Amino acid sequence: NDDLIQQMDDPNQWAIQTGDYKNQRYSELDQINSENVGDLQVAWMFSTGVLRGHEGSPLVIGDTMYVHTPFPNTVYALDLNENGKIKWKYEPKQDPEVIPVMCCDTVNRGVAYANGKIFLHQADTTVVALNAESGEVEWSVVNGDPTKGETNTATVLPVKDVVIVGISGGEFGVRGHVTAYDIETGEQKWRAYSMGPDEEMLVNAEETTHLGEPIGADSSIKTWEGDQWQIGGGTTWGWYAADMEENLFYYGTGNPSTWNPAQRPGDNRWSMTIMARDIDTGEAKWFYQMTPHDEWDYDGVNEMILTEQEIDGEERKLLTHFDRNGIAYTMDRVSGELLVAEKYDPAVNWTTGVDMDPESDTYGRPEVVAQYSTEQNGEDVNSTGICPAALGTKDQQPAAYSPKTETFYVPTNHVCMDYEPFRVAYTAGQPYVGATLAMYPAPDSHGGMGNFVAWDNINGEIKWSIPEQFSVWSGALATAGDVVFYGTLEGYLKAVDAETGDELYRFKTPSGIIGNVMTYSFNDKQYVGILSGVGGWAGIGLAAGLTNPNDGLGAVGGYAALSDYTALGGQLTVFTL
Ligand code: PQQ
Repeated sequence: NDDLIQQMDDPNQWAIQTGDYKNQRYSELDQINSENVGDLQVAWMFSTGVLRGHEGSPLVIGDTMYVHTPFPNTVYALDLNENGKIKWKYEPKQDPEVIPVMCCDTVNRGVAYANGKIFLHQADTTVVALNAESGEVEWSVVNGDPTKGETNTATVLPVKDVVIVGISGGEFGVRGHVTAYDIETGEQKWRAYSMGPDEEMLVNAEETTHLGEPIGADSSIKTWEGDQWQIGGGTTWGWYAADMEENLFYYGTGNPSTWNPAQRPGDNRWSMTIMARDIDTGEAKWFYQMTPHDEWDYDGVNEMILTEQEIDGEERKLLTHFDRNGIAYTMDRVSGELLVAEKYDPAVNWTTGVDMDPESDTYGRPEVVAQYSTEQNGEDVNSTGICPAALGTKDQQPAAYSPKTETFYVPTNHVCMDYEPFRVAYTAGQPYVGATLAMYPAPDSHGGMGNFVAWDNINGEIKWSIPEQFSVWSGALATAGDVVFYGTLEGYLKAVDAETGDELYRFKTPSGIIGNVMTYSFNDKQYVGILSGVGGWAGIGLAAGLTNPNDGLGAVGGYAALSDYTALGGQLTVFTL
C-alpha cells in the first residue's frame, strides 16, 4: 500500500491512528519543542455533537482532517484551510440495540486511511470504505452479529491490499477472530479465530511456534473442556502493528470467557496471546500466551510496539508490549523469543514474575500467588486486594516510543480490586461475565490511581514515573522536539520533558481525556490535536450515568470522584505556538 506508506513517512501528516505500522506514536516534527512548548495556545476547537467517551484521534491527510465520534460513529472531513470547516459528514444508521452489548462504553478508536479511502469500523461491526474526497460509500461489509454480542470499538489496519479488522464481545462469549477484506472491494480474503480447530485458527501444527517449540495438533481445543472454545472469548479489539519486511502483523487476544475461571478448566489457549501472522494468508508464525487460564480479566490486546534496538550487544527486531497483567514484555518479533518480562508497576501482586528459564517446565509462565487466585481446585474463591484491577496496569490507552531517548512513555492505571466469581450460564447476546468486582486505588499510592511511566525495555526498568490522581486513559505522543504529550481523566493536556519527565505545559480541556494525542503540520506550522470526552471503561459511570459502585464491571465505584472534576463532552482541541 504505497499511498499509505508515503503518507505515514511524511511527518506533516497523521495518516494512521498508531503513528506508523510500528505503533511508535512518534513524530519527527520539532517546531514545538521542550524550550517553547510552554507557549502553546489553542488554535481552534470543534464540537463533535456526541457526548460519550472519545477514544482514538483525528487523522490528517493533506489539507483535510478526519474526525470520528463514539456511537453513532459520525465521521467529519474538516478543511484545514478554514479552521475546520466541514467538507463532508458521514452519519451511519445503526440500530441502538448495539449499545447495551458494548461492555465498556460506546467508544471507537478511530478511522483509517489508504488508497484515497477512509475506513470506518462501526459499533455494529459494519466496515465501510468512504471516498476520502466526497464521503461517498465505496463498499461496506458486515463483520459480525450484534444480536450475539459481537460489536466493534477498534480501528482497522490497512496493509498491502487488505484491511485487517478485529471483533469485540469477550463479555458476551464471543469467539474472537481477525479478518482481512480486500481494500478495493471489501471481499473477504481470510479469517483466523483465536481458538478452536487448527484449520479455523489458521495455524500449522509443525510450523507455528510457542516460545520456539511447534504448537502441535489441536493446540487450542485440547486446553478447553468440551466445546467451551466455541464461546471462549479471546476477542481482538486492540491495536495492530505490521512489519512489512517480515510480512507479519502483530496483535493480542483478549480474556477467555467467562470471567469465572472455575467454569473453564485448562489453559484456554489461545486467549491472552500475542500473535504474529502472515499478512497475505493470515497463517500464524508464532504465539506467546502471557496469562494462561486467566483468573482476572487481563485481556492481552494492548498495542505491540516495534523497534530496532541493541540487546546483549546484538541489534534485534523487537516487539515491546505492556500487558494488562502488569508485566512489560520485550520479545524478538521475528522468532517470538521472550527476552525480558518485568513488572512495570511495583504494586503488581498476583504474580511473583515470569519463569525465564528455557529448560524449565513452566518456561514463560507467570508464577501465580495463591492468595490472589480467584479459583482453587475448580472452586470459586473470593479474593481481595488483587493488583492490578481487571482494567490492568494499562488498558487500551497506547504508549509512545522515542527512538531519540530509546524510552517508552506509558500511560498506566494504579488500581487494585476485589474479585468474586459466580456461576453463569451462556445465552447468546446476554452478558457472560460471571464475576462481581470492586476497584480502588493501589494501597501505596496516597489515593493516586495512575502513573505516567518512562520505561526502559532492554533492562526492564522504570526510568521515572509521574503520579496522577486518576488512571491515565489517554494515548501518549513523543516528538523529535523532546516533548511527550498525554491527557488526563480530569481533562488536562500535559506536555513533559522526554528526558526528565518535568512538566512543561498543561491546559484544561472541556471534558476528561481518553483520546490519543496526535500532531501534524500544515502550511509549515506544527499543531497538536486531542479529543476530549470522558468515558471508556474508567469513565463509564459518567458516560452511562451509572452510580451503583459495582456497576460498569466494578469501575463506577473506583472512579466515582471523577464527577468532581469533569462532565461529559465531545470536542477536539487543536494547539499551536
Ligand atoms: N474497552 C475499554 C475502553 O475503551 O475503555 C476498556 C476495555 C474495553 C476493557 O478493559 C475490556 O476488557 C474490553 N473487553 C472487550 C472484549 O473482551 O471484547 C472489549 C472492549 C471494547 O471493545 O472496548 C473492552
